[in-house]
Amino acid sequence: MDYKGTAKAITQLRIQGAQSIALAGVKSLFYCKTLDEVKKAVKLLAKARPTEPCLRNALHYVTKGLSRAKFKTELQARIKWVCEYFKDSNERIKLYGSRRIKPSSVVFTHCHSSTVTSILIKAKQERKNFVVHNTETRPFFQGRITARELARAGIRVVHFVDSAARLALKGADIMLIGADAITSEGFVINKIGSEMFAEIANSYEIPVYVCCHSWKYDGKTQFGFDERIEQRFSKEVWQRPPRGVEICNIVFERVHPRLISGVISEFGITTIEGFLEQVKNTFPWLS
Ligand code: RUB
Repeated sequence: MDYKGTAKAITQLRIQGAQSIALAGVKSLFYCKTLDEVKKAVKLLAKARPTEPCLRNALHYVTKGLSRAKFKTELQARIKWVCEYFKDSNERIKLYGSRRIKPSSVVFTHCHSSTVTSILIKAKQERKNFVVHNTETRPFFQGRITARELARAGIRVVHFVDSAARLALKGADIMLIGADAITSEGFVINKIGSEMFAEIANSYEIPVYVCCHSWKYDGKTQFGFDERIEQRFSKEVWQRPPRGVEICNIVFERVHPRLISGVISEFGITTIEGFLEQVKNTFPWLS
């Protein structure tokens, strides 16, 4: 798909999840015919979902300092590198994460994170019989994508409405969520509800793991810029609300680092501080 179609699909949530957005964004640059078109595409794509540093980092990596003469070959080589890095990171994350899933454990997850589902599918392939409790994730029901994907892989899924999350968490052994962004102070930005559910998990002493690779890090936060929180159209919540009713459709929230037991990334399972340290050492340009 070209960059205009991709930007539209990202805005309309037909492409969702931080990693899929980033990959679709960079791959769409393949179709650009000139360097100027690439620059235009980057601007449009970065705005399609302004709260996605993974997309911005990937776009920055593939386009920074491209030479006019050889832009096409350079761009293609970089896109290939990004796809391979993401693939390799995901393999590692699946390996480390699946080791945390014990046979007969109950795993809680919220929304749809391809990183989380790939860990769970790997654990299932290792013949572990566990149950996943997941929440529907209003207003866009990304929890159904998770439930469908896991059920297709033969995993037992119990699906809850969002407000039943306390029930879903009671008796869970581990909570896994994805991340859209990680700030320099270790705050994790993920789907609305994530912090509330992490608080509940903490109250039951259930460990909370964030599953993501390093390109979710937003280096701009180190220089005082706030990570933006996406607010979407009110109609996504209620098509025709009565006069006088205001709709709040904030779709992400910050999860405080004190609520997070660890990060499962390509660097292994670390504390949030350990993750930030590794990001800075491995990809100084991200910070
Ligand atoms: C998806 C969401 C996911 C992260 C991580 O929200 O919050 O947890 O994006 O996903 P939305 P991944 O559906 O609004 O994009 O692990 O696939 O990168």
